[in-house]
Amino acid sequence: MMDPATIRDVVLNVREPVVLRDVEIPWFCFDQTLPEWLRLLDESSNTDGGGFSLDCGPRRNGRAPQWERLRGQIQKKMMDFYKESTASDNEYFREKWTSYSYRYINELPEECRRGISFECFGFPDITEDVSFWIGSRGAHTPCHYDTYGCNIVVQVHGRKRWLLFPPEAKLRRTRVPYEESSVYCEENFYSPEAYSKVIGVENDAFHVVLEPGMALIVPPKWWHYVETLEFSLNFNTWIQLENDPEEQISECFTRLIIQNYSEGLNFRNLNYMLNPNEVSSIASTSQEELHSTLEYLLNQRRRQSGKRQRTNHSRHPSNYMPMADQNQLLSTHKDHIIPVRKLANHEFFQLMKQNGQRYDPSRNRSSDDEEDNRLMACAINRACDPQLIEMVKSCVEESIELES
Ligand SMILES: O=C(O)CCC(=O)C(=O)O
Repeated sequence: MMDPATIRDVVLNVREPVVLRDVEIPWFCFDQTLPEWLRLLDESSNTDGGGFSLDCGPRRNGRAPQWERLRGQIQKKMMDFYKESTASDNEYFREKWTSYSYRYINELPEECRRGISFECFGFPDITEDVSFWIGSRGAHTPCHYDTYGCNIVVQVHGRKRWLLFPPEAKLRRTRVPYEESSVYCEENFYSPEAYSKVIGVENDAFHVVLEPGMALIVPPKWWHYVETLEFSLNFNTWIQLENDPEEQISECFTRLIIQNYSEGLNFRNLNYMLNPNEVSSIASTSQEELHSTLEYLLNQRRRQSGKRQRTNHSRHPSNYMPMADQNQLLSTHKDHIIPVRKLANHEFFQLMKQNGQRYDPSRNRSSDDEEDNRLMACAINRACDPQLIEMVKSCVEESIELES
């Protein structure tokens, strides 16, 4: 058994994803069956009898990833969602997957979140900044990486497939759809049209199926494609790292570009460009507000760099262990820390072949629409290129330094 301080060292130092087994996680949801937990959620939530607004998408899909803007919504109670989606003869769920994902636990009634804290992982302060994800078989999130933090994912019920790639993997990065702090790629791992569309990353694919009780550690900026294999409930938190403010500044410059582009765009193009959760925030934020945020972040960083020794307790240093110590740690606890396995080429292509059976050309969108927007996406991606953003960032910083 590993103590929380050791787990914390693992979380903050591993450079490749690992799974932790046998962590004693004293969360009430582990003592309940999934139907019991879902029933509590129905009974204690204030949904006026109408249930929850769930996202849904088709089981068969065209060549582009199933972006969030293409999802539909249905209203259901959780128990109905569970019963119907796990029944083999349900017409609706034969055609669709459904999820209630990326929700904050402050939305959960006390009974459903009792005991949830990341103390057992060495982070006792993390009790609120936690998300939960519920999904039926086939629910998935297109491949992306998170710009901040490192991720601890706890699987509570059901099973989920995680396909991970290192930050340097040759995936085609795109900021369309734009979502603050998520960078998507154009590869479609849910229903790839052909092998040729995913060639280039076959030597870099790491794969694990998370089962109840397992915790996955995703190091910073690792790409991940996640798919539910069996009705699932999991929680996660992103551990804030010391380098996050730097990333926040870059994200703020990116947002300025996106904000500029969005002005004057018609509704259709705006919906193409932005993830649904960004539409209202982009519309309601002015350039002035963004500039003040940027100014605040730059000033904050300047102040922090003058006082390096005063640590900010909510952000954690990472990679502080020498490699030899890290290897020693992993080998001492090899029964509890399992490195996520890298797939052999043939295994990766086998998985793509299997997923490719969901490819349905009749679901490709009209080529005019694609053509129109491709130009916009291409321009945005050029303007938001990370190297360009870094250049702009340092030029702005230099000018500010000169002025002060
Ligand atoms: O579980 C999912 O569908 C996606 C999870 C994810 O992207 C994350 O935890 O960073």
